[in-house]
Amino acid sequence: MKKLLSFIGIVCLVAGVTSHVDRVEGAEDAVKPNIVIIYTDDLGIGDVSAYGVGKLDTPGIDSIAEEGLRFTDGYATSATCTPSRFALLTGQYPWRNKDAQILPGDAPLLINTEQETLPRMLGRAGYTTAVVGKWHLGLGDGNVDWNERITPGPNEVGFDYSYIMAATNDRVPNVYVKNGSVVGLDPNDPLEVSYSTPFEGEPTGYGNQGMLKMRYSNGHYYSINNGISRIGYQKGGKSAQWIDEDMSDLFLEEAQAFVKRNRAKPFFLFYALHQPHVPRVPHSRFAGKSGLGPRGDAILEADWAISEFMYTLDELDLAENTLVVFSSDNGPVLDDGYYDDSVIKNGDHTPWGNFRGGKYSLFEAGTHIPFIVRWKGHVDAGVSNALVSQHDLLASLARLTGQENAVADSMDMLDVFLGNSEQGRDALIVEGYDGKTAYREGDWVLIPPHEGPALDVPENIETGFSSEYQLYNLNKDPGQKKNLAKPRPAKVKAMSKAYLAVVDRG
Ligand code: NG6
Ligand code: CA
Repeated sequence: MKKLLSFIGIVCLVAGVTSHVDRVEGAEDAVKPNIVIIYTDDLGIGDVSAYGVGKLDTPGIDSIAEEGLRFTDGYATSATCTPSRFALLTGQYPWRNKDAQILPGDAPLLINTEQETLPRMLGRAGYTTAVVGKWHLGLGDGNVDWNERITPGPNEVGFDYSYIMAATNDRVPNVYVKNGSVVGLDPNDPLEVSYSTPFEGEPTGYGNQGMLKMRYSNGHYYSINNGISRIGYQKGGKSAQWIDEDMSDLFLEEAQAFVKRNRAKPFFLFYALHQPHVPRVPHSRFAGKSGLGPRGDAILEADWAISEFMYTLDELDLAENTLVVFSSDNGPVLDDGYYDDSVIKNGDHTPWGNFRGGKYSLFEAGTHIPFIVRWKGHVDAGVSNALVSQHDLLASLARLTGQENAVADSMDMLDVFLGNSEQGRDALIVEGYDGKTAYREGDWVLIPPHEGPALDVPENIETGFSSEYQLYNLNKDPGQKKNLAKPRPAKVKAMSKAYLAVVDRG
């Protein structure tokens, strides 16, 4: 009997460890699983094989889907990076902040340091928080000395730990910033950055194509690092300049190390991969492996990193104690400024799935992205057709962890994210290029008339802007081919009114 009891005791102990979920003090039904958001850059819904609408094979991401809840109607708020990330982290519609547009690498911090953020909210719930990877939300006060501590930044908006690239992999400065300091900087070779003035003696891509291992097709003809010309000028800081081929492994190692360091207490990790954003320069282990050129290879590299990261959770026995969200900041693009064979080698792959448009677009493919939630043992595997947006994570995770949410735009979709309800949003505003917005309600999308130049948008992408109203029924016409605005004036009127009510809510 004694033996049996101690056997049961051991079984309970083991079970207790593997399914251990901390409870929040004072909040009866609140739980504190670790939370990880795995966020890719410019990955389309058709790039993930679990969605079954493209030609690539992504076994790593697919296994998250097999063990999780795959959303078919999940959105980033915006069709470009900065506004989507702003919304994910603040819960606010980004077009409410006029500065929330694609930022240069020397832009000041976009998030107000007093503002509510996802990491700040989770910090109040007792989490240790980190961001690893792409930031692109500005740093400092607009006058950064890259050789000093850079502040404010991620650590001033709620992250306890940050290991980031400042902006994008095609923008200077090409350095990593760890908790506000450039990593590997030699004080005798200070780093200077400018988006207006070239530095004397520093070669640029323009006029020096022979120095480049990847040629630019549009923009991207300024300072050269690692044989690739970027947007913006930089000088010095040579020992700190990144090597693109090593970036994925470095971010993975940083993400894994953070999880290992914090395995014993609740943590929140925003793991923001840089793939498949341009320039697409995967490690040689992945070069040529997809048959679709560097874009496909970069996706395979990201998929591998994601599977390694998930393996780390398993290895540490954290799978049942960690809620993982997988998504992308905006839709896909082929040629985004470099000749990298992405167009000619794309074949019949459809990164945009069955949707029209792509990155920058107000049509569906701009914002209708892959979205998966996995929490082993807590969320049943399956598919959800509920309408959800990334900026709902703030309110939803606030309820999960017993915190208040005061951000009106963020809707509590916890029951939907946990698979207990299919009652998603009734309506959502999505943002295309240049702050222009559209209104989704039920199966319908209303794109109000938008004038405006399609500055810097790749030629092969439709922005969705038109001087006429556009109305589409996504259920019958996911490819948005048939504009029903003229035959359905009452619908246009009703939706315009509802759209303006959300916009005006402030
Ligand atoms: C555009 C860049 C594009 C990409 C994008 C930001 C040109 C011609 N195009 O201005 O290459 O960097 O900005 O992408 O320079 S995002 O995913 O970070 O929003
Ligand atoms: Ca992006």
